[in-house]
Amino acid sequence: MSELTAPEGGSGGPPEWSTGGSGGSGGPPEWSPGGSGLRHLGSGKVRDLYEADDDHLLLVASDRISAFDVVLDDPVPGKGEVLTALTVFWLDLLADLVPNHLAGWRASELPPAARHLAGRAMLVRRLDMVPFECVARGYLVGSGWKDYQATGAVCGIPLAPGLRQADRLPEPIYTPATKAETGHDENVSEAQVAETLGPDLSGRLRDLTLEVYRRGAEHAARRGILLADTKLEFGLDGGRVVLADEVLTPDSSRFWPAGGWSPGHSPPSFDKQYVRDWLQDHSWDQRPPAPALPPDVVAGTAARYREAYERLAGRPLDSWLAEARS
Ligand code: Q0N
Repeated sequence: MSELTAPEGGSGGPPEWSTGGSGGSGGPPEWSPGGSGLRHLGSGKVRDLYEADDDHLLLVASDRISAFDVVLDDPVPGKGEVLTALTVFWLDLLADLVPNHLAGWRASELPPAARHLAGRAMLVRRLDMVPFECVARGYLVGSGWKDYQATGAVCGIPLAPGLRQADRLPEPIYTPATKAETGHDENVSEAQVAETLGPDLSGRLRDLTLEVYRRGAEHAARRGILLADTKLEFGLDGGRVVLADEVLTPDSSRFWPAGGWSPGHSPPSFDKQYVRDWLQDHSWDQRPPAPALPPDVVAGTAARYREAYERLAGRPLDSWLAEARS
């Protein structure tokens, strides 16, 4: 678990994995456990991690949002709750396929110092994390599209000629990546994963990743959302492979409105399109800080996140939140 060495020490971790989050203030995260309760282990762009006890961690999803790789100053109210609600929903839907790290999410299941975070917090079992991001792609987009244009392959997987941007692939592909020390993850071949982890574990991660993607994409499509790709994290608990982190959220996956997709174009993002459109119309150079968002863009984005949960889970977010606070 080298990526969990105390970020207070200031060594080793990726730039997006540091104390104090992205605001640069150096203070504690906005949503932190109370009292002298839980040790802050570190923060990503969007989420904060705490130690709950020897065997458990607390993952807290903030309302921070990033666009064009920059965390914006304006939070999107309720976004962290949507990420948490969606992860809890999917982990339950996938429970027969793969065991997961979730140990509690209702207030009554959280450490007392974290009960006020119910709805945006997950208590999880502490695992030995697999040092690769497990990515499945069903559409030709992003770095996959760039790779294909340059090489005719995606991460070394050859594809038919003549494919267009955002084309659906004949079948989903597995494109693992290293958790990069500097900035962006680096794609690796499955053979490279097998060199580190051995062929058995490597193959199991591939099979699980593709099956999680297939099941998620099939469910989402029935609700009018295309799941273009997704990034999963796994850990080991003894010999068991366990699904960890957030799962099939708009932050770990590309969600597209099914009606907005057509090959040859970069499809709109289900959740972030208002933010991207507004930033692009305001000729921002994509270097921080981003301009402040107008309230209607923030409100429209918050509504899209809520809608994503409600369509996928088939349940009002408020009903889930009431359960989480119980
Ligand atoms: C873990 N990350 C990367 C917070 C999450 N169950 C676990 N056991 C041990 N370590 C981790 C988990 C989980 N999940 C996962 N770091 C530690 C994901 N971070 C990104 C930033 O926000």
